[in-house]
Amino acid sequence: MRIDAISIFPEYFGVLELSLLGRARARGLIDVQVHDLRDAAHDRHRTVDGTPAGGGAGMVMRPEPWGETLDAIMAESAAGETSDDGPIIIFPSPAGEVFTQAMARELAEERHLVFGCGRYEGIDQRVFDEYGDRARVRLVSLGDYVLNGGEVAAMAMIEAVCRLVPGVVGNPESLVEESHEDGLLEYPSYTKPADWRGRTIPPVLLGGNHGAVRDWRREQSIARTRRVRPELLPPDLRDE
Ligand code: 6GU
Repeated sequence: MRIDAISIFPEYFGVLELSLLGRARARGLIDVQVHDLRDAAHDRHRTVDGTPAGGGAGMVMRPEPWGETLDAIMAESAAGETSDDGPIIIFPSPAGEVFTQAMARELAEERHLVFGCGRYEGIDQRVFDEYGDRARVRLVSLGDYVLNGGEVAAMAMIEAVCRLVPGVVGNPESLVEESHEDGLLEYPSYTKPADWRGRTIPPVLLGGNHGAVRDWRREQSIARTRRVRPELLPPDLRDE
C-alpha cells in the first residue's frame, strides 16, 4: 500500500519508523512518503496561509501549495491507476464523517491513500472542490473533540488501516478477537501470576474448558459494551 501525507509539520510522522509500522515499511508492505507543504510555497517566507475571505478570526490555508503538492502526487500515481482505483484523498477534519473500524477495513483494501493535514481554521474550500472532481475525497474526523491539526488524526488512521494490511500484523488471529471487530468491546485479559496483590484470575480461565471460556468472554464483552457504549449493542442484545 502506498500512503502520502502532506503537512507543514512532517516531523510528526517520524514515529511511523517505529515498531510494527516501521517493520512493515522496511519489509516493503507499506510505502509512506511525507511531503512538506511549505516546499510548494515559493515566496520568501514560504507562506501557506491567509486571512479568511469575508473576515473573521484565524487563518485559512491557501489553495496553491495544496494544488502543487497534490498534482505532483496524483501525476506520480497516475501510472496504471484510473479514477476509481486512483488515490483516496483523506482530509482529517472535525467536520468530517467519523472514522470507524469499518472504514479502516475499507481503506485497507485500497492501493493508495493520501492524507492532507490542515492546520489553522482549515483549508480553502476550492481544494476540496478541485480534487473532489478528480479523485475520491473524504473528510474524516476521529470524534467529537478538536485537535490543533490533522497530523495526529492522520497518524491514528494510518495505524488503524496499516495493521489490517495482510502481513503487517504477524498473527492475523490477533485481529479477530479485538474490540470492534464483532461490534462489541473486548473482554478483559489476564496472564501470570495467578495471584497478584491478592487479586486472582477468574477461575473459568484456568479450568481448561474452552467452551466455558468462550461463553464467559462473550458475556464480559456484552456487559462491558452495555456499561460504557450501549449505543454499540446490536438490537438483539439491547434492554435488560
Ligand atoms: Cl480529523 N482533525 C482535527 N483537527 N481535530 C479533530 C479531528 C481531526 N478529529 C477529531 N478532532
